Amino acid sequence: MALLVVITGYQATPWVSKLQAFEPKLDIRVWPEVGDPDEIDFALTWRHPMGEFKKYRNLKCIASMGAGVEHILCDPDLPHGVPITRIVEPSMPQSMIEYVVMVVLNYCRHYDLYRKQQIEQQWLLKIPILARNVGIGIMGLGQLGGDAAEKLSHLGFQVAGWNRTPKIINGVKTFSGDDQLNEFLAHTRILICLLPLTPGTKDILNRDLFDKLQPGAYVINVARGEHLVEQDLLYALETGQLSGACLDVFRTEPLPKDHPFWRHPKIVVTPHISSLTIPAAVVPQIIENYHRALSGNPLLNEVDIRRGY
Ligand code: OXD
Repeated sequence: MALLVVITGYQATPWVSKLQAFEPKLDIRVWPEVGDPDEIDFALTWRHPMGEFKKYRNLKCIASMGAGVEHILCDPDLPHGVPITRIVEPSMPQSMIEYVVMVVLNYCRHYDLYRKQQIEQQWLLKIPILARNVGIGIMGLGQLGGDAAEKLSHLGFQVAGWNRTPKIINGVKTFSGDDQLNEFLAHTRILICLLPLTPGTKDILNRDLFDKLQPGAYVINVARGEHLVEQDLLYALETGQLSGACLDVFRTEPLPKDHPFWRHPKIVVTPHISSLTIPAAVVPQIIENYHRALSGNPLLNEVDIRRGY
């Protein structure tokens, strides 16, 4: 009986050490050093190689290391009938909100400019953008988007939110569906994408959408890299329709070394940390699910595969 950690592009060590500390006798294998595939009962994963899980005949659960599971569900060769679980951890939405508020305030207070000026020892003032003068638009009003909208509205920003279905949030002007998207965009100077990734939202951050934002708008993507059409972002930054972007998620992660976003003066890149899973906080729920999977008991946070979450 063994638990397999399958992770590509990130380090497995923090996970393995926390799993071992929590359950010292656990047989942990780290992909690609799998050993006998028939001994693997449980896989803990983030961005596995497609087709990998069908090699494990005795697999009883595939557990995502994060809240999202689309990195698992996009595999066309998933073994049939193996349940999938996700992480539910209360500190993760809070972490996302802190990230979003940090980026919005950095933008309004010209933080990047002052860092640059400090390096050049320049004492030059730029008038801050006051919260009451800024229209923030949040796309996706699920738990994360809804909480972020409320917090930003408490800080005094003019917050609007757009969602597929109508939502009511205190202090936030809400819009829904395709019919109201243009009106929402026209209000928006800082656009925050917190949408789920679905066939309807893939590539939604594109040239056409950027053109409908206020001129010089700023874009924050903390949802998924596939929401953004990368060439369209570069174009909108070049024309000045967008003044900048802060990106925490990318189509390919880690972001390839030669990717133009790394060195772009108007793009801030962070390595998918807006709502990072802290291994120590979530290992207990993973080990609990490991035992439940072995004994055939109902799993915690099992995903409805048809709905995708
Ligand atoms: C997650 C994420 O899904 O960090 O947990 O994106």
